[in-house]
This record gives sequence, C-alpha cells and structure tokens, in this order.
Amino acid sequence: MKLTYFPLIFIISLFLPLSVYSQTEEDYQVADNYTKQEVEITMRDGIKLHTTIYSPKDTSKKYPILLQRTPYSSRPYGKDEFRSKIGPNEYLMKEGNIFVYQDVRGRWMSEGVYDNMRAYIPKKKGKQIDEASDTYETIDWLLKNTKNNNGKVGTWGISYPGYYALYSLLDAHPALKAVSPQAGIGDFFFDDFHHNGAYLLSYWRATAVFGYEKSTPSDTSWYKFPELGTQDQYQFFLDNGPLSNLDKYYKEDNVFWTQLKEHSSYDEFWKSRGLIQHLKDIKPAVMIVGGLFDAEDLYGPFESYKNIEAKSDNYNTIVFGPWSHGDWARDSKRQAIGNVYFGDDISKNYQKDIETKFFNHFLKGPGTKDSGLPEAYVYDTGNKKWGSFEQWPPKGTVKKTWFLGADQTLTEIASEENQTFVSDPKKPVPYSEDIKMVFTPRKYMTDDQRFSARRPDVLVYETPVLEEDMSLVGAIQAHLYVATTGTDADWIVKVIDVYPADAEDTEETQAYLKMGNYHMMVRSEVMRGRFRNSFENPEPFKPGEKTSVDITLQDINHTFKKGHKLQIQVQSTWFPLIDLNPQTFVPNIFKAEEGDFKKQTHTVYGDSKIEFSVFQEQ
Ligand code: PG9
Repeated sequence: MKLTYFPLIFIISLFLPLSVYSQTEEDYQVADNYTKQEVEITMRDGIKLHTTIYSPKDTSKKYPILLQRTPYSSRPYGKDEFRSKIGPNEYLMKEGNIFVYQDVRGRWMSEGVYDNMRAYIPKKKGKQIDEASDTYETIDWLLKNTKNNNGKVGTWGISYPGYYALYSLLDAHPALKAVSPQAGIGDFFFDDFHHNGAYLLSYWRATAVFGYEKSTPSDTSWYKFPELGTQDQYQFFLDNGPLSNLDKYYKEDNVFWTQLKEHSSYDEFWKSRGLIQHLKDIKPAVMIVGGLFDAEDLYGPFESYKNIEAKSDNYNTIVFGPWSHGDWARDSKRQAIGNVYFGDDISKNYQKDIETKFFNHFLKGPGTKDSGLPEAYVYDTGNKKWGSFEQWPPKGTVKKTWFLGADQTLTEIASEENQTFVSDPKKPVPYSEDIKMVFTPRKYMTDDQRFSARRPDVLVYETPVLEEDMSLVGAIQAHLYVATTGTDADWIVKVIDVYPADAEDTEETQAYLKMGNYHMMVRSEVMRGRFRNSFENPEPFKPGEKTSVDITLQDINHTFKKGHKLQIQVQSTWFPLIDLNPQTFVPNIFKAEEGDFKKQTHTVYGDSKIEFSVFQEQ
C-alpha cells in the first residue's frame, strides 16, 4: 500500500522523543530554555511527594518560584520529557521563572493516601498533616534546594489546583508572596458535585477520577471510566432509575462514590472539608480568578474573595471574565461559550495585562498594594466590555424586585394569581438539548432556553421589551412561595436575557438555531427543597402548605440591553444536570427506591419575588 503523506508523518512521529513530539507550533521550546529536575520531597510523616522543577537555563539572574500542586499529574515524567507550556501563561514562561509542579499526596507519582478536599487541621500536632503542611514543607525545601531562586514564591492553579492554591494561604510560608486561586473549589457541597444539596448527576463520570485509591506511585492512570455504551446522557440516567442502580458501575472500591452516598446532607464530612471557613488573617497577595459562566466552580471563587475581603487586610483582588471553566488560560482568539460570542483576545489580554503583572509586581517588583491593577475587574456579559470597580459587589446599586406575576409577567407588585404545574420524574425537564455524555457540564451556562420555556412544567415570567439598558450586578435573591402535593421537591430559578428578533448569528451559532429571540441563560441555581431551612437537617414539605424557599444565585455583571427582555424560568427538574428528586421525602435520596418517585403537582404563588441589584453608572 503506498504510504500517503499523512500516515507516514504519523508513523515517524511515534518514534520522536516526547520532548520533540510535544513541541508547540511556535519557535519557543521549553527544552531549549529550561532545565528539568524531578525530586521526591519528604513530608513530616515520611511521605514523599513527586515534584518537577523547571529552571531557566539563563543563570545570570535570580527568579521567583511559581508552584502548582495538582491531583491531575505533573507529567510528563522523565528527565527528557518536557511540557509544551509551563506556568500560568506564555508571557511568564518566556520571561523566565522557576516553575514547579507537584503531585499532591496520594496522586500519581506521589506516595500517600488521597483525601478529596482533605480537611484543614488548624493546630496540627506532631506528624499530623494536611495540604497546608504539605505546601509549607514543599516551599521550604524548594527555597533551600533550588538554585537561583530569589526567595519569593507564588502559587496558582485552576479548579482543583486552584483549591490547592487557596489552601496554600493557610499557615502560609513567609516566602509565599502571591497566590492566584483560579476557579478554586471552596466546598464540594456547593461547588462541583452539589449545588445547595442537589447532587450533580452530570458529574457522575468524574467520580472515577477521584474515587479509586492507588497503592504505589504511578505514572499512568490507575482508574478507568465505566463503559456506558451511549452518548445519550438524559436517556441513560432516566433508564437507570434510582441512584442505587449505579452501584453496578462503582463498587465499594470507589471510596468517593461511597462517601457521596453516605453523606447526602451537609454533615461533618462535608463541613470539615470546606475551605472558605478558614480564610482569615491571610497575608500573601491574592488574585481570585473565575469565569462568569463557569459550570463547575462559581461558589468557591466568589465566596473566597468575599471572605478574605471581610476577614483579612491583605492585598485581595478579583477578576471575573466571560469565561467557562478555565477559558482564561487558553489562547483561543475568539472567546465564545456555546452560541454566545464575547470578543477577540480576551484571554490573551488578561494573561498579558493582568495575570503577568500581578505575579511580576509581587514576585519581582515592589510588592506594594498599589499594584496598578483594579480591585475588581469584572466583565459585563451583556455590554461585552470589562468593568473596573473599587469593590465587589460594586457600590452605587439600587435594589429592584420583580414578582412572579399573572400571565407570565414580571410585575412590580405581588399577584393574587398562582401558577401550577405537574412535575413528573419520568419526564424531567432536560438541562440541555445536546446529546452528549459529559465529564462535567459546561455549555448549558449560556445555552438557549427556548426549549424549556415551551414545556408545561416550566413557568415563564418576563418583562416587557426594555426601553433602556439595565445593568444587573452581584448576587440574585429568589424568594419563592411554593406548595406541592408531595413531601419533597427541587426548585430551580433561571435568569435569562431574551434577545430581540433581529439579533445576528455569529460563526458560533449552532446550525439548528437563530440568535433572533435567543433566550440566553445568564445565571441559574437550584435549591433542593428539603434543605430550604437547613443544609444539615433536611425537612419534608407538608402537602399543600404554602412554604417559603429562598435561593441565592451567584453574582452576575450583565447589562440587559434596550430592546431585550429579562425572563425568569422556574422549574422542578433539571436532568441530568442534577439527579431526580423522588418528590417523596426519604432520609437519603441516594437510597430512594423506584416506588418513591412520584408525579406531583407544584404551585408557585404570585407573591414569589426575585431581588436584583441595578448598577447606576457612577
Ligand atoms: N473542580 C473541577 C472538578 C472537580 C472534581 C471532579 C470534576 C471536576 C476541576 O478540578 O476541574
């Protein structure tokens, strides 16, 4: 067979050493500019953590150390295998820093036992360890053993690595001067695996990555994903029925699946693992980064910024852009999420003008509070431009309340008219029209919500066409008054920007839809009704009794433009983003049985209201 050009290239590339094979398209080669060391750093309890150090070959000057601790592997392993890019961005890579990646305890090439969101121990004794002590001892070792360092250290990371960066602030090493937790997990009961107690069934496949323990250091993955045989996530989980039927895929050796099932309320297991509670008296400079459409970790970055702001007097700033999870670290020219395009070079400009300046100011520069960077740099996802604020949420806002009124309108006064709908666990409201088995959800955060608006089990309320721009900022408070014929229910509120009929398509617009009349999801959240009064102690509903359910929706910065409409949708299923509520109160929904799942009739009363903060230009 004549080897055409493509297979020939493919065969040759198989024999190239990874360092060449993984080369970036540009001229810049990590291996030409950095040396690589792999070391095992011993912790106080004798456990060795595998640590990779990339040091600039130019030894004419000293460099700060930028450390990332990760559960996702510091690979490639081997002295001649180089990452194609190192550090938070290519600007910091090219100007020269010492970059360090470490496999956290119990992961990949490090020894020890992994513990998801390992609980912080404030006053550790003897050989007691947590991620703060592992970080402190790692930094101490690096300062003493890494040639050419300038004595200053930064940490950064996105998502779980962002959580470890956040953790580095606790019992911080005195040389730690700059920390950027990016989409850092704050608490698994409100980030990632749960939202206000509702279990994110859409995360189920990710349980494979975090649930299996390994017995020795491993440079290859020791876990595998269950074979499901379909991409139709909605149908797969609907056919599967009660969560306990998923035990055939994850057995007792999946420690995390067992923990998820055993701890369905906000008990000591979850509480002790929450990081937000410990964020006080912070000393290093902090730059929290997040995405306004991040489907995985919104709670963590907003809550960590607000808690540090309230309980510390360190340099503490926040950057939130038109990004989904981790977009800010990519170098894609067009920034778009699903069908919604925001602009060009948004991530590159952030990396160059914000992130690089932050680290250089505190690790190579004066390190004073007047960094020249904004306190809060938050993108307006409606006007599609950045805003700089002296605080977040910003000053200069007025409260604006809309009631869920009659005839599907948002009204300024409460309505006598109530809305009812039948909620059927056998026919739940999809959270997405996409047919895809996801690792974690993403695109729904800006997806078109017309498909749900047209379902009888989704209530829709909207304003008239806006006659002027309206900028809504900060958190949104939903105060629902509801009733159900059952004894349990979930309540979902969605805030939607309805585009005008003449809105134009972009190259991202999916082929089957038009942007005219697009119902853009701006923010959404669920409250698992049993937790309406307490996340620790779930309570049933009394059938038919009018009951108050409050839901806080995470911060936004969105101008609803003149000619658009503000729409609210209210529903009780959101599948399979979250699992099905049997709508019958059971002690633990992970152990609910087929017969517990019942169709019920829900009511939303006309004095239910949604409270926003309207930003008045200064
Ligand atoms: N926070 C993200 C995540 C955690 C656990 C499971 C799946 C995703 C992340 O680290 O990307």
